[in-house]
Amino acid sequence: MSGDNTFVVVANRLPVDISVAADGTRTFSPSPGGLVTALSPVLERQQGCWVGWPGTVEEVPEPFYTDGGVLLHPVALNAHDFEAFYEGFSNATLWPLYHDLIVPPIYDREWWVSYREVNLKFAHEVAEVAAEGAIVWVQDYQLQLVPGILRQIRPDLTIGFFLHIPFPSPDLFRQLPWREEIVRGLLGADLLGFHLVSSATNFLDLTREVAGGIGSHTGQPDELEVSGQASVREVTAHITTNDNREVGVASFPISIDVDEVLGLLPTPEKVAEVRHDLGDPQTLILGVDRLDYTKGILQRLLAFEELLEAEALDASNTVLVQVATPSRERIDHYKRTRSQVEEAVGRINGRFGSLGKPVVHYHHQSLSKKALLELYSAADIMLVTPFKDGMNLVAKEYVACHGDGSGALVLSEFAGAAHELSEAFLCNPFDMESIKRQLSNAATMLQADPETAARRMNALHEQVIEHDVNLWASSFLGCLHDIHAETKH
Ligand code: ADQ
Repeated sequence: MSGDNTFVVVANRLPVDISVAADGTRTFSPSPGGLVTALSPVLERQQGCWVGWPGTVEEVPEPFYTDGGVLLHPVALNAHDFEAFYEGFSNATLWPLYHDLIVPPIYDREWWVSYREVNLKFAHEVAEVAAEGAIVWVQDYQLQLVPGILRQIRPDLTIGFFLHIPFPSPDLFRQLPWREEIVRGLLGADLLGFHLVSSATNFLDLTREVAGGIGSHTGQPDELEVSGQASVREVTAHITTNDNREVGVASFPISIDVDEVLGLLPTPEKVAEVRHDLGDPQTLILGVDRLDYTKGILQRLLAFEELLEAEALDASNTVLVQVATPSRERIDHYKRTRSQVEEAVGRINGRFGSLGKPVVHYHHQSLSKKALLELYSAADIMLVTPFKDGMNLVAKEYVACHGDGSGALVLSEFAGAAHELSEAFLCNPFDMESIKRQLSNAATMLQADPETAARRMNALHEQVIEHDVNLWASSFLGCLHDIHAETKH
């Protein structure tokens, strides 16, 4: 069982949304989300194959090529898979567990069975398309068993795995009834990548504790020091498994497609038009997120409300735009978050807006990249306040739009991005006073000390420009290629 693709990416979703017109014609549009944003340019350059679910439980299309030349190989999921594997185990068990129990995870045995079956299905599809000795890159928490299954059915493959969300501390992870299976699944890979050293360390600590027989460790996981596109330091932490394989463990902080962002930047006239449409406020504040309880959208609205109430922000001269992409809408906690956010928006506008002049503009919709970049460019202050976030690409996208030193970023210290973006106004989203203080500090500095504000934004901009998604992908793939070369020859 093998195909002819020498480089295969496997992720829960294919990087398109498919809509079928009445006459049966299919149209494909890019789907939003950090993973897609990060990987599309890499695959397009390498003419790779992407295995994933097309986003519909209806009839699955035949494999097809994107305009960018990437072969998309769909995996069929039925309605039960969607409920039990995707909404259930992936998003109501693993997602909250890995985000430090912001809501309680649900441990459901039927969901686990489905998770295993769907992982098996994905692994078999990969085995079918991957050439002898191919490199396979498995993505994210939905597919943690795939490396282990592939290791058994296709030992010729070199397998990498990257986790896009945080890996929790062993104390939390040990709650999971199927913890050993997950750890063994991950250890099927040759290289395990995390955004942060802390996640990599959590995983190493865990493998010492869970399943005593798993193997021995050497070294500590360092963040790979990368300078320029080519030089990559060696992975310093390894786990030796029972079957005597070495699994590299390292941190690779993801980033954005800087060239795409810079290529789509709006003109100053367009930016002025956006601000004009919003009533030419003195201070324009922006939030952009998937509507997810981890993102702290409600908390930032409450902080904004309290600052208006205290007249620390002037309601007649300040506007907050919140764009919230619909996400996982059938899951209870997502429904609750949406209604809390929408109730707060209504209340704040009722209290502080005036006829035809809301203080909060709320959009529960997905926007084009171009429209997003116009908002980023127009905003004086970007509010990014997740309780926990693997990285957070929105923060980096905002910074990339402000090469002129304008604007300010208020960023949660619990976003992975905070490790690199230390010149942001860092806040603790669990502490309302901390969000208020930093939002207020940012607004004040922009008015009273624009030079310092510009120096800070320039430092952030430089960091993002020098560490783009290509560097992330080439670092991970560089390490994987080295392992491939060592083990196959
Ligand atoms: P997400 O949780 O989806 O990603 P994030 O990293 O911020 O979070 O990426 C969101 C992406 O979607 C951004 O590129 C943004 O531009 C886009 N987006 C958001 N709202 C949008 C809207 N209304 N319309 C159009 N596009 C929108 C997960 C992890 C993160 C990690 C990424 C990548 O949760 O921590 O950074 O994967 O690894």
